[in-house]
Amino acid sequence: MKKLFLMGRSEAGKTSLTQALKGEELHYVKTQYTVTKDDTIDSPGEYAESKRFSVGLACFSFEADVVAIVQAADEPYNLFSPSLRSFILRPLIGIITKTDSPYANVPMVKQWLMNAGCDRIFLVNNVTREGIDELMEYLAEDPAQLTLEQAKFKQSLGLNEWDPLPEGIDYPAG
Ligand SMILES: Nc1nc2c(ncn2[C@@H]2O[C@H](COP(=O)(O)OP(=O)(O)O)[C@@H](O)[C@H]2O)c(=O)[nH]1
Ligand SMILES: [Mg+2]
Repeated sequence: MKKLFLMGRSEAGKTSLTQALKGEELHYVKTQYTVTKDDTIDSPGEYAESKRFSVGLACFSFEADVVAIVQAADEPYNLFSPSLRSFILRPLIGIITKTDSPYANVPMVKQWLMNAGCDRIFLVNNVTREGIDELMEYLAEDPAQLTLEQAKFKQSLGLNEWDPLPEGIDYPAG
């Protein structure tokens, strides 16, 4: 199973998503701090909203196997800059919550997430659990475990650790 790190502005639905992934009833809790031992690492929205604290998000990302930008479908503006994936050494996905909102603008939020460089974008409704199973399926797969030599080989090809090897190319023997 992949350990997931969630970042996004306050009210985006990160804590609700954490509860939906655990199969819990939604209940409001103000996120005051970050705990990295859980399967899902939730973070306070204030980190994403402050220029100084946002650097901390990069540090938390190292504790996870996959990093998610969480944005509600009805968010009026975008906090995440284009190509931000370049400072995250993990696969980056986008999660759009509140797809049920009457003010939802999914194409716009999708565009923001694509600009950030997300590999995949999931649409969820934390209240009805729509889309949660698809996300759980993605997370259920274990991350690839590489030896240092294998990681170095991938790096020499200009690949990320999590990218598949090109067809016909294998790790050198030994
Ligand atoms: N309609 C709807 N409301 C949601 C959804 N996800 C979260 N919420 C509500 O949005 C508010 C903020 O959610 P929360 O998970 O605390 O956001 P966080 O600040 O990112 O952790 C709460 O009142 C949630 O009940 C969703 O998918 N649909
Ligand atoms: Mg929260």
